[in-house]
Amino acid sequence: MGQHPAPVLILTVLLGAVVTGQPRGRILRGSEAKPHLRPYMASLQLDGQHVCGGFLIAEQWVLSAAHCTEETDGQLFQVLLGAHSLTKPEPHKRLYRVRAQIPHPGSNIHNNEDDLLLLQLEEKAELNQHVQVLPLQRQDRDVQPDTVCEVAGWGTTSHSGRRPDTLQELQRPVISRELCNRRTHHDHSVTRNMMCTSSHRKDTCKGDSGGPLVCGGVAEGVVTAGSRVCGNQHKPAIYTRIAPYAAWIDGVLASAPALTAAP
Ligand code: 5W5
Repeated sequence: MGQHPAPVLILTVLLGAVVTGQPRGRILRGSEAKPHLRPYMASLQLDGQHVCGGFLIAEQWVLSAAHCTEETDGQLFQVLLGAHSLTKPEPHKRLYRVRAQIPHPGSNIHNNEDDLLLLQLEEKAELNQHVQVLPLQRQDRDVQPDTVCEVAGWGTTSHSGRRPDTLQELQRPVISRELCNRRTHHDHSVTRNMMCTSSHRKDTCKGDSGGPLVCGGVAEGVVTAGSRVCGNQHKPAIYTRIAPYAAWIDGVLASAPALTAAP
């Protein structure tokens, strides 16, 4: 930059705000979801605070990201189902206790590998119009680049950390692993068990982790929970692909003793 970086920067920021009609640095640029049209969405909470997203994959199981447990030191999450607003009373909205939290054994704090978490609810969730299971992709084939998929969450909507009360959603095109892995982007850290979507203008951010990437009505990926910059087009959003983990998921669900439905 020239001799007067500060004035140039200020002008850029002001012009950016005028041109886009948005405060610069607004991350999600998503929109509020229509209430309860994503009845599989879960909010993972600690002490009543939203920490991560997740989604219902069976009556008593929620899938999320292993990194979500990073700062919970052994505490179990509570799982909010049937919600649009985190605070307002809503029909069918209910907080469930968790019986077991099972991170993928390959997950670790240093990278995004095997970043999956299974949560067994204390009881089977009551399925209704606002609480439904999302089907998982079981065929291990890459989603074609440019396919437009959907992601939703209660994660932050600005660089200043603004927390939305209601579920927000975004459409994002898938980008090739090759592009995502460029040295200028994620520099070969994206494995074949991961996929990426464009982070140009619209992006997921802190607190959206654990939510599903839905393509054609099927969960293809889980938003990874390693910390990253949001809304930078050189740092695409990374997801754990679900199909390579179908056997692990099935094994965990089968091994846990079935819960008896409430009489
Ligand atoms: C997370 C988190 C959180 C991430 C939620 C992704 C909050 C990892 C738990 C540990 C404060 C970008 C924290 C407030 C991290 N994690 C969870 C609300 N939750 C990203 N990791 C990303 O509530 O920190 O989110 O891009 F979200 F409402 F603010 O994720 C896609 C920066 C840091």
